[in-house]
This record gives sequence, structure tokens and C-alpha cells, in this order.
Amino acid sequence: MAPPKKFMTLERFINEQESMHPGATGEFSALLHDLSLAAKLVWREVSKAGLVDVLGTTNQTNSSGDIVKKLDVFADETIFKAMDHGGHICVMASEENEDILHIPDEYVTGKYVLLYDPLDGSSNIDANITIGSIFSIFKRVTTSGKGTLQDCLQPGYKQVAAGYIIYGSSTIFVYCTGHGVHGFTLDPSVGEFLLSHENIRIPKKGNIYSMNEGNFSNWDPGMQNYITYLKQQDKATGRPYSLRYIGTMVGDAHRTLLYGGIFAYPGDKKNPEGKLRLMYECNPMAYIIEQAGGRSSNGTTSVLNVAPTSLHQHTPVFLGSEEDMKLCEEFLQGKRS
Ligand code: AHM
Ligand code: MG
Repeated sequence: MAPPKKFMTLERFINEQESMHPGATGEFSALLHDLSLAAKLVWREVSKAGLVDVLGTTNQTNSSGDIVKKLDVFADETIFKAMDHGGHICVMASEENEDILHIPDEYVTGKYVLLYDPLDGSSNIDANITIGSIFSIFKRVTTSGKGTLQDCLQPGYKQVAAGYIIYGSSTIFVYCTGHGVHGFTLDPSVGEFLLSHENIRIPKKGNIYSMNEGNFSNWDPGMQNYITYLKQQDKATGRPYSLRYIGTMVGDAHRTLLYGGIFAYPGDKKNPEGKLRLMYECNPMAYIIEQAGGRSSNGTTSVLNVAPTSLHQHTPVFLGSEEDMKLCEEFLQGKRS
């Protein structure tokens, strides 16, 4: 196989981006470096999940009532431990923990806030299907000392960076700091993430929809009409839309980012706010998709405009290509049926 035109490690890319900001202190770059180490540590366990005693469940449930997998616990603790002592974070929050996570007393605190879903798609672990980790970064709003809940509960448009790691047939670190969405594929033989997807732009329109259609009977009529419409011949391709659904948001959103189309987890009769969490899943993914030229919505407005009121709140979420999102909204608002 021919080598790429240039080898660019994630570490070097982060440093080069920092040098474009003369006032940068290096704190933010250090945070990203630590995140890349956390990603490699989690990948190392994920990739041997079938070999060692990490499969199966613990007997705990998390704040959303899900059964906690051993790998969830490992990923949760590993990310925290990789990030707690760098001096750049004042507080963290994780999908697996009810309350905010304080930086231990022996370490200094910094100006950033990290929220993360340590292992997304955990119901797929035992079947060796794609899973991921998601992160969202804000600047603190309090001025010093330990961070607070107030630092964590910021609307998505205030994110200064967000990204995810997808543990699929290869492992890719995708992130954005407001200057393009970039993907780095892990070369396990050298232990480095190498630039593989520079400046990702989501197609203006796709032909894939990704959602748990098993919930169809509980959706409202606008949503049902939209899906029924997508199953007819698409004018652009002469085919109906294809359904692709992994049940791991990272995987489904990553495919949507690269191929276009729409990913959604709408609210329904049983769960009006849907299933996915605003702070750990929807905000960071909405930021990535919007920065790549796509759109996000909670059905009414951009997900990034939603003012959070609690750490683990859920929200309906729609992410995708500009044209697909426009069409979906027309159905949701009853302008088409
Ligand atoms: P989790 O594994 O972090 O709890 O994430 C929840 C997952 C998402 O990754 C995915 O989009 C969704 O739950 C799938 O839900 P469902 O099984 O209802 O389709
Ligand atoms: Mg998740």
C-alpha cells in the first residue's frame, strides 16, 4: 500500500494548531494530548475485550437506569484518571456518574470543563459491534478553585471543542476546536493517531436514515409521515432511502457525518424527551455535525441552543445533512404530510 503524502500525528497537529494562536498558553493543547492518551488506554482494553474478563455486566445501574458494563466502568475511571492531574480542568462530569466529578485536592485546577460519555453503545459490547467515547469541552464560568455544577451546565453553543473516538474496524479520533472537523486513525503498530480525514464536510444531502424504527408506533404523526416518505423513491437516486442503524450513537453519527443523510432519536409517546443525553451525547455530536456544515435540531431549534437544567437530561435529537434536516423539519412542523 502506498504511504500517505505526509504523516501527521494527532500530537503534531494539535501543536501546529496551537502555534496559529499566538496568545495560547498550551493549557488547551495539553488537555487534548491527555485525551488522546485516554483514548489509547480505552482502545487497548476495548480491543481485547473478548480475551480477558472484562465482558459481562456489573450489578450496578447508572443514573439513567442502564445496566453498567465492566468496560463502561473501566473507560469511565480511565478517562477521569488520564484527565484529573493535568492542571487544565476544573471539573468533570460523566454519563456514568450522578454528580459532577471534582479534581482531587492534590492537583491544581485549570480553566476547562470536561463532560464525557466514556463508552457509548455499551449494549453492543458483547456482540463485538462498534462502540465509542464522546467528549465535550467548555471554558469555566466560575473564576477559580474547584469547578461547580454551574460550570458544567452550559448550552452547547458555548463548547470550545468536542469530539469522539470510534472503536470500529479501526479506531478513529474525531475532534473539532472550531477550526474544521478532523479525523485521525490509530496505527496500532506505532501507537499513534495519524491524520486520515482532514477537514470533514458532511454531504449536503444523503440517502440513509438512521434511527430505531422499532419505536415507530410511538412516534408522532409528523415523524411517522417523514419516514413513510423516505421509503418512497427518492427523486435524486430513483431508490428509497436506506435504513442503517447500529444502536451506537457514535457509529451512527460518524456514518452520517461521512455519508450524509439523517440520524435521529426523537421523543415519543413513552419518552417525550427521547433517550439520548444532552450533555454527553447530543451537544458534542451536534457541534461536530454543525461545524462540518450539517445541522442539528431538537425538533424546534438547534440542539446547541438548548439551555441545560440538569446534568443527565435527555433531549430529542436530529442530526444530518442540510437538505435532509430541512425536509425532516417540514414534516415535524406539519408543513408536509
Ligand atoms: P449508552 O450506551 O452510552 O447508554 O448510549 C445509548 C445508546 C446510543 O449510543 C444509541 O444511539 C442509543 O442508545 C440506542 O438506543 P436504542 O437501543 O433504544 O435504539
Ligand atoms: Mg451514550
